Amino acid sequence: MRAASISRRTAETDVHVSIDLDGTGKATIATGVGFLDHMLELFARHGLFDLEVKVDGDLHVDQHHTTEDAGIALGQAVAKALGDKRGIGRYADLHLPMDEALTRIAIDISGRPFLVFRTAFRVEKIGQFDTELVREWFQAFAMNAGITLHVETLYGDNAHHIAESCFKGLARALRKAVSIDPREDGRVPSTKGSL
Ligand SMILES: [Mn+2]
Repeated sequence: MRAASISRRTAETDVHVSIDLDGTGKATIATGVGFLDHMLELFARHGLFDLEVKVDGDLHVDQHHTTEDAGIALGQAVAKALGDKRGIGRYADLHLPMDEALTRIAIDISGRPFLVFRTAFRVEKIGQFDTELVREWFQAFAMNAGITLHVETLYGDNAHHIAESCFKGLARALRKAVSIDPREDGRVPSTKGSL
């Protein structure tokens, strides 16, 4: 079963994440940050991951630690659930439209963490949420999942739509990249023999 749990406690946050990569999109999310909950719920739905995320964070400071640490723990959980990565598709890319916004996502489950993030927001806030935290979450996720991740918003106006196109795009690309390719016949998809 490709599922894993991560518990991570620091002076700033207490995070618990469980993920089943072969789920149905069922999400139980409670980070204390409404917009982040919304993004993680649609990440689960569009990835067809069963996902639980619970964060007790220092929201009296701001939403930074909660957002970043949720990304760290979710990345770690994905890496753990993938295990030795046998049989996976490994690569995926797509364009994800959300009304006027369009984001391109390319992913390589490489074991080499790297993020290219070319997405800009015209406003600093989406409700209570700082738009700069979208990048922080993607950075934390990519580094801890051990994936190469390129995110580029080609155009878009509304910050909520832009953020949603990034999270939905990641979910859809990850869903494809982690899918078992029967032609791989359980092999690790690398000439090196490991990822
Ligand atoms: Mn929305």
